[in-house]
Amino acid sequence: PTTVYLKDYTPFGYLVDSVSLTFDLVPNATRVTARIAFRPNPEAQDRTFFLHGEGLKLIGAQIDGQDVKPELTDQGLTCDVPDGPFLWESEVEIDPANNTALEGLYMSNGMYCTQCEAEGFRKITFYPDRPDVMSTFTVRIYGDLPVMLSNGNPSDSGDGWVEWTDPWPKPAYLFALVAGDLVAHSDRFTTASGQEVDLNLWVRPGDEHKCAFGMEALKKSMRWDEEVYGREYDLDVFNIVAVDDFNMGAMENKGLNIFNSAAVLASPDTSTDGNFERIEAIIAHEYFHNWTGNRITCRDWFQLCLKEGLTVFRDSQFTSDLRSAPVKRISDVIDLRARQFPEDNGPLAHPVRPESFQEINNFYTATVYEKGAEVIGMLKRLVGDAAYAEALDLYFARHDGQACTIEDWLKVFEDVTGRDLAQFKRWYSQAGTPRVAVEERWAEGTYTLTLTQSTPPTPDQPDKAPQVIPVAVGLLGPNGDEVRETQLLELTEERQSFTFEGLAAKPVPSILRGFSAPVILDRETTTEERAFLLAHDTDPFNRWEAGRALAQHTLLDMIVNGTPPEPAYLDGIQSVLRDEALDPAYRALMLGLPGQSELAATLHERGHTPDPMAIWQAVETLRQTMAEHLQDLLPRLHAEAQVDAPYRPDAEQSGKRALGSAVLGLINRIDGGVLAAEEYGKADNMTLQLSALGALIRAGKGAGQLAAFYDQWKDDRLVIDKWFGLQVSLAEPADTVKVAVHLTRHDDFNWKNPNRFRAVLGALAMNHAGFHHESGAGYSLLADWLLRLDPVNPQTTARMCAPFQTWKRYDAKRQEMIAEQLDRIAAAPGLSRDTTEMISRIRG
Ligand code: B3K
Ligand code: ZN
Repeated sequence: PTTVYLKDYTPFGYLVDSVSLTFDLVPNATRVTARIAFRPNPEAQDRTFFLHGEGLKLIGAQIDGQDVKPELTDQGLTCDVPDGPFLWESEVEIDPANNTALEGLYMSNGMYCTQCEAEGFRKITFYPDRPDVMSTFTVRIYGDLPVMLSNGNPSDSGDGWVEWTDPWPKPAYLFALVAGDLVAHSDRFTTASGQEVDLNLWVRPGDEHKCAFGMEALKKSMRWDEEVYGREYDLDVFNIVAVDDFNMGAMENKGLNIFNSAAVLASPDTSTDGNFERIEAIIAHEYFHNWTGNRITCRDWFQLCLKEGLTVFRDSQFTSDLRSAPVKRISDVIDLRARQFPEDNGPLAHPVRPESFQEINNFYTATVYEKGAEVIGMLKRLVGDAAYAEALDLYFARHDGQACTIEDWLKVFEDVTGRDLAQFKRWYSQAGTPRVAVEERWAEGTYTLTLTQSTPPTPDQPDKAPQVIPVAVGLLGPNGDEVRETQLLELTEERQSFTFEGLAAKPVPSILRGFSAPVILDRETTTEERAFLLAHDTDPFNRWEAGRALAQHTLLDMIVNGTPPEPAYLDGIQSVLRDEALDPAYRALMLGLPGQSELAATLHERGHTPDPMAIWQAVETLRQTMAEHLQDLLPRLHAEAQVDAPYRPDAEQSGKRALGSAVLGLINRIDGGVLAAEEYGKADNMTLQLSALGALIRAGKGAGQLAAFYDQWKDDRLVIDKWFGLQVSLAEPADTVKVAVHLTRHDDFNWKNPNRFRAVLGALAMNHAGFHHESGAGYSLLADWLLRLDPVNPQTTARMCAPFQTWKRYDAKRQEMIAEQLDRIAAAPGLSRDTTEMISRIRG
């Protein structure tokens, strides 16, 4: 496979003035004609006329009306072209009905739809399929389907055809087409400047009742982007379509967003509070791409974080504004540690802006997205809110309609603030999670913090230079009062000291407030100090973090030394839970424990070999101890968590239900499933139904309810995904593989559907002790299914290789078993480029 390098970027030799496409939709033989007006690009030297094209049957091609015979390869074509402007015309045939990779034009339940990002447009027609080639598109669709959509505004129609025109120049990856038997949930939005926009959420008949929430989320997103970023929508219509077969969450195609139905369809009966919140965030995310991604796009795919990091950052701001900012921050950090830290600290580590790839689809990662968003959060902290706003205004004004780079992005901040961001830029080029060690000194009223940073080597990057790390610090006095408000320390050197003078007594520092930088803080501190912060920290993130650190400390001690659970943790959590002034959602988070995979990572970092079974056992013991310790408090908390009003998926109600669910989990360990059975019986929404069902399964008592649940929901594919996933994720370590195998034999295990595949195999990989069971059966089961899926859908297969990335943490026996599976996959004849790259990077 060939490797593409950032350093090799050159502009395309031609500009595209306009694109006109026609589609004649036939399941096995769709004809696509393209009329493309090219002219030489004055900025480019190389005049090679190369058009990407994969899996296309060329019917004919003309230049300026004359037949031409281009030279074809499996990647595309080259052709001799005139010196000046010319019109390229081609006709190709494609087979959407047999496109199981779900990239390009494919079919899902009888409906045509597309996914072009990153390089799928080349499976539709011959084109310079690169994001820096931007053009306006006119699209005519011929077919006998009731609804036929493309980007932009509807511009014409006739018997059996419709035409769409998108006036905004865009790269081909934002092209979309949808055609099928669909119904719309419609609404309208008036923009700040008075433009009327028709909004439609298109779904399959039968799903109409699952649209209202998504539509509200869309309108909130549109208003928010006007109010907070001054960005208005720019077409007469905004369409969203729900599709069942989709490789990821959703796609921001201009004016025609396409969503995995799991990421947009919602109703209280069938969706959990978590689903609602995620849907709201994804709708916002795709909508926000209209400016950060579409109006201003990426010059090349190495710049992916330019649009993704920024858009994730924007959707996090949106969720924080609509819901609870501390709860959102804590949830984001939990997610970052669970998904991005393993990537950054293992064989798949890559910079936020990677410098090479074989298959770009493998770089839609937590590093590009979530660490990319953290980098923007740091930039905003460093320059301040006002300068951030000014820089963004300048970014939109200066770069509208362009395909940009990280250099362009940083330049607007430099121009607005006068700050040199050369060192800051290392956040984009150096992989790995920096570690910050803390030392403190106290003498005569002066408190000194000395911070030392280091970033471990990552693939291809043995040595790291110091980065600028914004460390938010506050100081608490001995009685718990805050004696120094939050202040931002800028750690720029490898080792640097910061002093605080005029203090009456030695303070307790609260470091990295709000998780002000995506780093690992190395700090040896006492249980007393952690308990003190858990009781008194005024920063909600760090207060939670203190509880988390205590939990981690006690779990590690239990695992390594066989120590009993730490009373200071149990008492500290108890006081927090007693405090009714605290948001129930926040208290629910306080009841959470570090994930088992995260514990394995920490053990490994500290020189121990993690034993998944011992980790599982310690978590079980701690949970049981918590249940017993908090026993008297639990009924009161349970009562506090009850919601009397009709179901609303908002922060207030879902916070109560989150607390209720956490409390039920503990009560369950004492009453053996009695309350859970009662709650299951009266649950009138999916959140309560699923949390009760989960508790019953854990109590070993859920068989009847599991069967009843299936009967109740067998016609709802999204709920049945939950039914599959729950059983695997809650199975005990020794049963996990058995449960998963059993489910893969179920009639409803439609493994070609990515959601269903992930429901079982994704849940297997997430069940730490089950997946890493000493038999190795988890490894071979996952490998079996990856091998089966690869020829059908390389993209989803490659993504699902990630669970193997942590393999070097474990003992020699497990490493050997995983290596065997990795080698077995790598040896498969005809393995896709996607999976080949992932396996070879993981294997190292
Ligand atoms: N931009 C798309 C992701 C495309 C993934 C291609 N493998 C969704 C998003 O980030 O909004
Ligand atoms: Zn995105």
